[in-house]
Amino acid sequence: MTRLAPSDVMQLRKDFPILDQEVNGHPLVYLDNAATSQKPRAVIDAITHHYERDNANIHRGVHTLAQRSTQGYEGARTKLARFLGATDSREIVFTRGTTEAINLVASAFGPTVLGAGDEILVSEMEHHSNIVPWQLLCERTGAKLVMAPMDDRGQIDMAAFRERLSARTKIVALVHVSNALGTINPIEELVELAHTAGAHTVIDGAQAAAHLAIDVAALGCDFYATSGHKMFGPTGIGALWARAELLEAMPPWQGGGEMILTVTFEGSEYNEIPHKFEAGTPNVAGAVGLGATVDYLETIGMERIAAWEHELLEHGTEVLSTIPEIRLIGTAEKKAGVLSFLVEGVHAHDVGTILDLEGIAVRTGHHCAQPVMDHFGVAATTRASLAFYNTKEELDALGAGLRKVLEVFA
Ligand code: 7TS
Repeated sequence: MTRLAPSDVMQLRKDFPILDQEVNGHPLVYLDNAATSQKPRAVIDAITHHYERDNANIHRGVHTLAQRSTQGYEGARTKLARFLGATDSREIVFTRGTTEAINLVASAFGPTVLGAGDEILVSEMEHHSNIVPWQLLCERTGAKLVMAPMDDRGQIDMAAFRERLSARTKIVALVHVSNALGTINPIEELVELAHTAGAHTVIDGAQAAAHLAIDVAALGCDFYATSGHKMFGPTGIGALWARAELLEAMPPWQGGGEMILTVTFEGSEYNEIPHKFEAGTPNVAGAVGLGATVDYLETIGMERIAAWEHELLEHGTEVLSTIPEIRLIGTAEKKAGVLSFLVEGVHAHDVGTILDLEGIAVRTGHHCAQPVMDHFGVAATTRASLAFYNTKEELDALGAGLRKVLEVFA
């Protein structure tokens, strides 16, 4: 498989202005990509260009700027559809991000397929945004949230998953790549099991789309949620992909401008998909930036990105394994670039603070996945999360930083 070579990575890093700076007197080592990733010049320029040349409200104007703005927004939809393996761009609904996409499904689609006594199945490794919207839906409908446990490596227990699926299960909601553990779940297999049981499937792709080639057709799922800001795009924009027939059948979620065809005081006729789900003026500049992100990633190639990140992950895992006081949390067979760990005798927040003094940005805490922390009996971990612009030297710097942490606390 082709992968990015270290020299390619050094070249690509130049596309990211933010990476070229010192923090606390050290070159910045940015290892917090699971929280948000950095933006290439092409994305920043696309947003600037939009505001400097094209800005207007979309869809309802005949003037030239309105048309350019609409083209930018709708062009981004087409690009994202292609990027996710969707054949029909009407299947992309722009949202604020993954959280809003999942809430949209829970609020608009949920009540159409389940009621009291029905079940929603999620895994133990979900981010809170793939738990809480379902809990709210359970409160509304009388349905029950069921959890499929994971093993101590951080992999879904397939036997337990099969066992907890039943005729009562109407929705199965699963994370593609865990933000707290890095586990890559076998989505195709899980989706097939869920569909055989008669459930609909919702996949949280927040941590997947920047690191793996996504093909919703191959995954076979019904809904796929993602965030632009984790894939080198702007904050405040993301998307829900859903099968066209499901979107057609779903009632709207929010009401307002754009989502209607006609309004009278007797009632309103809703717009076609996807506009039915995009009430109000959307984040046009964000969508334009996201479109530029897709162009950028396609130029590099997701397979090459995934292969390089795998090599980085192996190197990082080796670096951490040379420090006896470190315990890695999340050792699944199939993993993306997330290194979550404990440092014996040192609180995660202290680890993060000392690393910051070395210019190294990592995240500490529960990573909005408290059930994962509960599983491992810890309150918090330190997490280094990778992107394709990271280097092996940066992981060596992390190792050196952690040795400093241990010296301080010796
Ligand atoms: N799902 C997963 C798996 C995530 O990692 C996150 C954000 C979300 C959903 C929510 O995405 P949003 O864009 O709607 O906020 N994860 C993290 C993280 O790991 N650190 O900060 C945010």
